[in-house]
Amino acid sequence: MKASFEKNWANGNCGAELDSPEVERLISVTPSQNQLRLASKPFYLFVHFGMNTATHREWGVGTEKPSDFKIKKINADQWARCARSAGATGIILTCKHHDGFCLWPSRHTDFSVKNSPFKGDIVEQVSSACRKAGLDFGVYLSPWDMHEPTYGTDAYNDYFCAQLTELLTGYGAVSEVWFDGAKGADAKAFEYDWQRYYELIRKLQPQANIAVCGPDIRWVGNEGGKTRKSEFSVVPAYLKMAETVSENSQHSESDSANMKKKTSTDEDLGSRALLSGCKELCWYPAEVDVSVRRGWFYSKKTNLTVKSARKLFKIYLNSVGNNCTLLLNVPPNDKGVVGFREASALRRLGKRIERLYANPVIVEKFGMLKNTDGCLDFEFDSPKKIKYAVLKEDIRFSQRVEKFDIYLKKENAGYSRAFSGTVIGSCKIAPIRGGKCTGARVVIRQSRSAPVIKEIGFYE
Ligand code: FUL
Repeated sequence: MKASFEKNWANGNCGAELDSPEVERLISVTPSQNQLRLASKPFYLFVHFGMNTATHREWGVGTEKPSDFKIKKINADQWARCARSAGATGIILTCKHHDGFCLWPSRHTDFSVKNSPFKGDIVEQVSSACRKAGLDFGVYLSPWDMHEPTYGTDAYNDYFCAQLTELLTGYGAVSEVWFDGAKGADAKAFEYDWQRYYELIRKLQPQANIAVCGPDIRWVGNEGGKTRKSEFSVVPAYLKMAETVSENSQHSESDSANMKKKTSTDEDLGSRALLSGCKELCWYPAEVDVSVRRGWFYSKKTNLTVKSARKLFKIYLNSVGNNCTLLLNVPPNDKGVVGFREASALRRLGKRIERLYANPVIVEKFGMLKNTDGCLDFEFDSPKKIKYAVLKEDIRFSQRVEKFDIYLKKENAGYSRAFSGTVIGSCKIAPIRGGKCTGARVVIRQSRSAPVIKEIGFYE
């Protein structure tokens, strides 16, 4: 196909307004300091571990006894090593899942490790293993609690805040607080006091991002690692409402399979056409939570479902490489360690990620593009076979790019198109197929005002 470079953002912008009060409104939506930090650390491990690990279930029932938690020790340093080997920069631990069993000796309930054969404090062990390994530490605290007798009354909000306070004051810095929207269909109707929870977190750990049923990190909408073609970070503010998230979440144990099949609800969350009808907008980047095996907790039965490094890498490209963050669940087993299948898949995933960036051909920093910039040209010093192009916008200036093309310059021939994309955002990884080339050209076709490009790199 003949390459056409005439119509770019500086010359036509595909017919979309380049500068107008509406464009100004869209690009005035930018990330908070916490969200900026998150974008620079886009890959964490999720660790589902707790009563369900001991009883071999996915969802508990709430009538378990602390003595049912028969696990006597864990090797948190090994969990941290696994995270590091995969290239993850943090761990989020399920401190309390829906069954209500607490992995720390909470002063507000007897239903915790303190009355179990374990006797120690799992939250303490995991948070200090993270600190030692230079990993961030985050907490998952299930709002829905099947065990706690006050659940369904106002007193539960006090209970929940008391538990949050313990977690946010006793274990050092917490980088993310993860609120699950899941709730059994037959659970008592109850209004969580979300605003109170958020205020408490902002007070006790101001640097923590609040995810999913929270204002800082958007749930991508499924548990199968799928993302939208265009994952916008500037979206309507109503998506932040915890109630909306809850409606689309899991309502029964067997829902789990559906959550994987589900596509991310509503394909378009951030086009100009959609946003023009929304008064209030927000910066709300998506997080992809997906499990390394079938189900969120360890079970012998699912040992053969552990995903290969190849599959995990695809998920990585599709999430981190598609303007999302990745939260990959790796559940330790009932011996308190991450099994060899997962450990080896994670190591290999880490190698694949390293390989992606190992051979840069050219990496250039830009800034705000000028009208005269037109196309961005890259000359290689010898013919190269490019495998990936990595593009990053400077998201301090919002997300602006809506369409772009990448062309490869063939020796003694013209340009041929190798990739067409939409959103770039904090990171777009474009897999490139094609033979050897002597250079490349990036054309921003459509943008909200002038694009602000942080970096574009080509890798062999
Ligand atoms: C779901 C929960 O019901 C699962 O057990 C798991 O914790 C997952 C991350 O969220 O909604």
